[in-house]
Amino acid sequence: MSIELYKAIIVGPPNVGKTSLVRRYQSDEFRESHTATIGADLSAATFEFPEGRVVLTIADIGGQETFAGLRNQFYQGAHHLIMVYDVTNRATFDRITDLHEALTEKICIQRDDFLGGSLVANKSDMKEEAQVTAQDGQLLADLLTLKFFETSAKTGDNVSELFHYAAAESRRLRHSG
Ligand SMILES: Nc1nc2c(ncn2[C@@H]2O[C@H](COP(=O)(O)OP(=O)(O)OP(=O)(O)O)[C@@H](O)[C@H]2O)c(=O)[nH]1
Ligand SMILES: [Mg+2]
Repeated sequence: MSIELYKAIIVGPPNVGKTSLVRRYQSDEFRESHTATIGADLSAATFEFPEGRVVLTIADIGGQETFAGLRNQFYQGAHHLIMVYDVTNRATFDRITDLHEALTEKICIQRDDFLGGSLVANKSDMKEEAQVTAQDGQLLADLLTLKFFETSAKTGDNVSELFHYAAAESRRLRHSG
């Protein structure tokens, strides 16, 4: 049986729930408090496919501007991009396009194949406070050729689907060329 190794990076403005999504997936936990990620946290997850095993390294990259210098090294060699915004904070959604442009420049410069990814509308459990509609999210995802997910790290909604897609899509793109 084959084992393939891929790397996903999870990026977005501060406080949108990147670490919370990873924590929900990895240990099925949720914390109400926010501790800013310094630089990046690395973890790995294993997925079984009929064709073999995929090990996905997940680089959870801190969103604070202060850490900009530290971040670049974590983008290297990524196969998959997970871009997160907070549905209750319109400003985080508005930053996605610029961030996407900056990142694809940095990552794709070292590779000629297509970089797969997803756009994640997190905190979907807070519907009453939403400032971004699902339609707007889906439109932006289409524009950037990303798959759209509405997630909640708090309830766990769509979280395993998100990481499963990252593994499956990394594998698919590698084998489609
Ligand atoms: N209601 C709700 N709160 C969430 C959700 N995800 C995260 N939070 C809260 O949002 C805050 C920020 O979560 P983090 O996961 O630390 O955010 P982050 O994107 O990793 O932030 P940086 O590391 O600073 O870039 C915390 O107080 C979490 O409890 C969610 O799906 N629903
Ligand atoms: Mg974090």
